[in-house]
Amino acid sequence: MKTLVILLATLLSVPVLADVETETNNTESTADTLTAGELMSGNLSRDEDIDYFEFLASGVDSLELVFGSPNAMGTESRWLIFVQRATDGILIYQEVLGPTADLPITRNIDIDNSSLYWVIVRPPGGSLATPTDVYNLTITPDNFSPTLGAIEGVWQDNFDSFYSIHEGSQGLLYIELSTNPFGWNAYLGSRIEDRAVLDLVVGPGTAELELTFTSTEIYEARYITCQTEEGDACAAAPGELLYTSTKVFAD
Ligand SMILES: [Ca+2]
Ligand SMILES: [Ca+2]
Repeated sequence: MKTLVILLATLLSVPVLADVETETNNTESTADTLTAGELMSGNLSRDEDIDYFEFLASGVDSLELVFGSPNAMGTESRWLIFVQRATDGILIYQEVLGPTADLPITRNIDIDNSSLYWVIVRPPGGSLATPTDVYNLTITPDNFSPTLGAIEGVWQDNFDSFYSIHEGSQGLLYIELSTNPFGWNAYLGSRIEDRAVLDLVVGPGTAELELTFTSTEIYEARYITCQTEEGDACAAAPGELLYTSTKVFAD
C-alpha cells in the first residue's frame, strides 16, 4: 500500500482533471459546451481573446459559478465574466473576478427559466492588463447530481491523502489510502443525488461518513458519527469539515 501511495503521489502531480477550451471560441456560434459540475479550463491568449461557453439549464433556479486560477501569481490577474441568456441576450451576471492561486471565487446566480446560457470570459479592459494564466470555470446547477460512474476514480484531499471511489449496483465503496502505519480504511454505503452516507467496514472503531459532491470533481467529507476503538468520541466532531477532495484520476 505504501508503494501505491508513493506511486500515486509521483504520478499525480497535476491535481485537477478538466475539459479544455477549443479556440477559436470567440463567438456565440463557436462556444464550448460546459457540462454540469465539470471543470473547464482555458486562458486568454491575447488582448483580443474572448472565450464563449454555453450551458443548457433545465429545471434549475440557480447556478453556482466557481472561477479559479491555480497558477496565478499574486493578486494582479483579473477576468471579466458575463453570464448571458441566449434567448434574449439579457445579461444576468457580470463581474470582474480576481481569484488567487489557492482561492477560487464562488458566486450563486439566480436564473428564472430553463434556457441556454452563455458564460463569457474576456479581458477586464480599462487600465487592467489581460491575464494569460490558465483559469478554471465550473457551472453547477442547484439540481446537480453526479451520474453513475461520474465520481469513480482516485481523489486527493487538501492534506495530500488519496481516496479511491467505486460505485455500482452494490453501493459505493470508499477506500482511504492512508499513509498511517495501521493500514487502510474502507467505507461502504450508497449515494442519493449529491450525498453519500457510508459506514466504516474496514478499520478501527466505528464511523458513519458523509460525502457531499459539490461537483463531479470535488466533494467534502464529514463524520455523521465516529467512535474510536476504545469507544471515545473521535477528534473531529460530527458535521465538522474533515477535508475537501479533488478528483485526480478517472476510471
Ligand atoms: Ca481562450
Ligand atoms: Ca477564445
